[in-house]
Amino acid sequence: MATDFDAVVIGAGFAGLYMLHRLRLKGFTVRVFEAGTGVGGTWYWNRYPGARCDVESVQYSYQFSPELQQEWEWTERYATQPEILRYANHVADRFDLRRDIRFETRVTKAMFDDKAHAWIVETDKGDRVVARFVITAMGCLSSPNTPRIPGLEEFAGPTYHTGNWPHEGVDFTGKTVGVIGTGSSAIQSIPMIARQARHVTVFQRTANYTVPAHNRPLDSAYVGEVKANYEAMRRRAKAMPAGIDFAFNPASAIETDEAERRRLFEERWAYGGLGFMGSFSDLLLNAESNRTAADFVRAKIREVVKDPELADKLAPNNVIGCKRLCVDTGYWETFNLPHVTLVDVGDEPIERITAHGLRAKGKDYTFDCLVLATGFDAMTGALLRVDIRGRDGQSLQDKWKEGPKTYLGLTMAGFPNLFTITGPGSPSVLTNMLPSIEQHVEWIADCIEYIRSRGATLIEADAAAEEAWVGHVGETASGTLRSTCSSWYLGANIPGKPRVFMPYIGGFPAYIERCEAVVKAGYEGFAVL
Ligand code: N01
Repeated sequence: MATDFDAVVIGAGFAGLYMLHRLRLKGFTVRVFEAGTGVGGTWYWNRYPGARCDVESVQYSYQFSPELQQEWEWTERYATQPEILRYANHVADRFDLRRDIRFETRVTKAMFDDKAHAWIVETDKGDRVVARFVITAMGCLSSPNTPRIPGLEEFAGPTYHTGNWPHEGVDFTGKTVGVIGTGSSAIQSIPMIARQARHVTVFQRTANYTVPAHNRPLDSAYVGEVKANYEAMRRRAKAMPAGIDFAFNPASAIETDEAERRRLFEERWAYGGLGFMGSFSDLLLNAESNRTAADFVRAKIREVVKDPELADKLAPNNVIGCKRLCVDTGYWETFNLPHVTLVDVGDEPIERITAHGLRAKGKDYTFDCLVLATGFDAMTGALLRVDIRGRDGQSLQDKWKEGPKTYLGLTMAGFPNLFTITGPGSPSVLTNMLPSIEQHVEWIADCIEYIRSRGATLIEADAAAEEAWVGHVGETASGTLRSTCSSWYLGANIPGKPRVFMPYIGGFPAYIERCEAVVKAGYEGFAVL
């Protein structure tokens, strides 16, 4: 069977764009399929008010091109969704990527042909192309979760999901709005929605921790300084578990005296952002240490929220950092506004959606518009939505029925010549996604080049290597407090999804080292034919 392309890439977000560019540089032919009308992935779909990245813009950016890095000007400490989308479009234009991307085309099926050592890929537009390799670049948080609350289809007003927001925006002026969810998307959007709406009712199932962003415009002196020292910053970031350059205090919270501990928490709080979790090294390892940070944040909530009963409801009681920490601008303050109401639905699920609102705990709430800030079927949802069939027609759904199994989060036994960028079993969502994406893209491109250089046509993970990696990922996760709550990392937000801690928690440096060692040992754990 002749191939149409060396590789098919699914998705034109940051992962797909760079994968296309990198493979092209090595002389491979590539076709990218993208469901949206434009590039940008998560930043194309998540257009809700207040959407921003919670990793600082100068770090949440590509580093593969020093020229790109020097020419692009970030304007705020945390870039807004429109700015990041402009950046993605700039990259697509600058590297002339669009000509190999088919937009508004969703891949529906990919089947491995055992004899041809190639994948047959089908789309909803009727394409059927043959490629030696398939690389999924579909994002970790790209399959929106619409909860199965009875009556959802009966709601008479408009319903919006934060993960699939209308391109033209939504004007909530004079409207009453119900918001379900209090995760990152809700925490960013609620203050913005409250600026316009006549009334906002927030339905909270689990109170969440958030730290202030202290966002600010970037001045040219700071940007100049970063640009002059970009390489060193990227190097420092790569040596950090999360792939983000921030100061990490090696001390233990519980072994530090109370006054000093408080001083350090205050310092990080005043600085703002995710670096709060770097106040001490054992916040996610020792429950007592974690409690010191959690108590600190709970006290902050009580300082801000004027009504003590409301403050109690907003104060989370799980481990801080177990669910993904949020970064906000004015979230707690919003609940002091007279037109914002919190309804706790933690002890009893929402009964049903009605034509004009919803019913919870025996009480009816009415609103004109419903916002579902209910998150995603994370890490596996997008992959399982495609009918992917490996050797002997085995489906990915079948392979992953007890949870995702991968070798290095990059490949799978039984699915030769298929690569997943930031797949389950890789550090992905526990890191700054951009450097993680770049590391995967470069590893995959080098691997494909290696296969070509050997005159081979197939690479496949060994079942034993995969099993050992899955075991290592699980063991590493069980040693931290991260697996102690019902988070999307564990698949706990999706009814019926197997409870498996999906990302690799061993840290970015250890992961890079492992990937490099595998290559050095001649692609250890792989069969190459
Ligand atoms: O989704 P989430 P998200 N009834 O899953 C609630 C990234 N991100 O879109 O916690 C009632 O965190 C659910 O309740 P519970 C970031 O990695 C980044 O906000 O499951 N409530 C929860 O409160 C983030 O972690 C950025 O009990 C229901 C909420 O909906 C990830 O994306 C910005 C419910 C979902 O929260 C996902 O964030 C945005 C039901 N039936 C997102 N079902 C930045 O970079 C769900 N919920 C800043």
